[in-house]
Amino acid sequence: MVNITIDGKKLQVEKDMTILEAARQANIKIPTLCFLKDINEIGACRMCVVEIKGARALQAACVYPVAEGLEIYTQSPNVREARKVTLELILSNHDKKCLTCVRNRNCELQTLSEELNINELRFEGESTDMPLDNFSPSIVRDPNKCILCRRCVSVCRNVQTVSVISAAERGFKSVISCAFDKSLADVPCTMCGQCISVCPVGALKERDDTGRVWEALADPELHVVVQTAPAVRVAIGEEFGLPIGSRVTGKMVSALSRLGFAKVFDTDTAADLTIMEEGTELLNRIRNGGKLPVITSCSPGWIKFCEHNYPEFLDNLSSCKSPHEMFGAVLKTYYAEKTGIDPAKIFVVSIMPCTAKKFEAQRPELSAAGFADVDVVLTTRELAKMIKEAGIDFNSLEDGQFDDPMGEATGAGVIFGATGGVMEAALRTVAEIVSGKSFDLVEYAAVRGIEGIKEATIEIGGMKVRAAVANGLGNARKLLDSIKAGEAQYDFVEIMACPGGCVNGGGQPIQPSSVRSWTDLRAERAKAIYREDESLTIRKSHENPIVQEMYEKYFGEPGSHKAHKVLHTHYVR
Ligand code: HC0
Ligand code: SF4
Repeated sequence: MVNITIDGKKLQVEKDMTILEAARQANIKIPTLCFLKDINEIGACRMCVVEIKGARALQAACVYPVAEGLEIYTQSPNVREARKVTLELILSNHDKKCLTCVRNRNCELQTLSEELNINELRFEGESTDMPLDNFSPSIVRDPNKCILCRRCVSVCRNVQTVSVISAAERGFKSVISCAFDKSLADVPCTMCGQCISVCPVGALKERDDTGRVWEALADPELHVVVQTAPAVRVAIGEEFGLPIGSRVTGKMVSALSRLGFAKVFDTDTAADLTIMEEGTELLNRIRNGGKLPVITSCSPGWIKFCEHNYPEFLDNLSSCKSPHEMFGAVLKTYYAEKTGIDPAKIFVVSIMPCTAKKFEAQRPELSAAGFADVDVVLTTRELAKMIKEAGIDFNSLEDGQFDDPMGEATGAGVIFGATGGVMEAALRTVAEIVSGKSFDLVEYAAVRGIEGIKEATIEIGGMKVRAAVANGLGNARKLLDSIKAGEAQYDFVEIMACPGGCVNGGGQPIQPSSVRSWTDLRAERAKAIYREDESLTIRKSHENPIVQEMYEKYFGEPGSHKAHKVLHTHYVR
């Protein structure tokens, strides 16, 4: 411990803290802009400067370590003026179209301008005018709104190890861009959207597809159905001011019915179907000497990363489509047949916590009935925008129920939304298939939690399954490298592109650094996922009656020829 003074307050603090952390602990707020804990701690923007007695210049509190006897001033005239000048200079070259910005009222620059009482701009001058990059199916970049904080660069390079964006040029011409000024559509971007989640302003956002959904809903010729991913229900409440980790499944379903969708379905149902197919694939490969480990294929950011960086593992990937794509395929085949609706008139909307799913939905191979399995993917944020636009008071909605006949899902389907969930759901089912017995539910604690890589050897029915789970592409890279080097051997591997899995997907509600730096969004949202699992009566995929009915009436066995035609896919080398 060391003794320091902040604004005259004597404090004893841990010796490895920064001034920012020490001040926060004492409830003294120092403004920040580029800072994002564990992701971007570079002291670049100078918004967090403080005065230190005896030091020649102001220092950035986010990187300056505490030391015995430090006397720190966070609100001296020098400090206040320096912060204002810095902020006004940023604002002088910022495209200030706040009213029409996707981040209006959820913008760290806007909040800071209010908090620092900026009511005039002293340095208005020349400003840069750069073209929008809107060629990617998932991500839109607006360099005119970029404040060069470098959070996106850090997350892309250090967390995801993709490194497709970086800082270029110098001084007034500085810009964050792709190599040779290419579009994100023309570089190996995985579309994971983690750069959007960390952007403090509106320089990065998802492609807005809400217009296509409004149009479909207004078309009397179309049967417009919607499905929601497991992670959306534990996060969308944040868009309506509810605490992080609120479970709002029923309100979300009601809101979707109010928007006019003919049917509101649960992607979890298809997650159960995925487990049947993937579990069968795993057992076949273990028993018949197939390619191991089987690696899960439900995260499209991970698939794209694998296609670009680890093509040697493409044969390891499960050939299963991701659950929402399976659902789209089932809706345009089995459900169309069952209801007598022309599949060409079925319009499938997926609400996903993910930006890469927009890219996935347009992959030509994902079209079981001859046209796209899923027509439009909206992120959790886009759905919240539609709900607001429709004037629906989300928080006062009664709880609704997913629609029959495809509305039944299990706890196994729900936990897909957290890292380790696909693995756990698969083990719940594979254990019973192998042994031919029904067990009390086992919760596989070893594959839960937010550590980057988790490993477990699980004994099921006399068979040992060596399992590993990686979340975040940087961790996926580490795991694959260790498999490649022969240092580790597994039978079954789950990989999710986003750190923490889908709960922390690039399409989820954005929390500012002041929240995100000190609250673990991944853990809080995952807790809600596991609470939802506990609340459901059926918690094993193979016990889902709708899934059983689909096999009986349509697919035959898991892994059948028909199942392969509708539910499986291939990858691009
Ligand atoms: Fe996920 Fe999914 S669990 S990828 O993490 O597998 O996006 O939430 O919808 O498809 O079910 C995301 C979340 C899904 C899919 C499911 C899987
Ligand atoms: Fe990097 Fe993911 Fe953003 Fe693409 S979407 S630039 S891979 S962080």
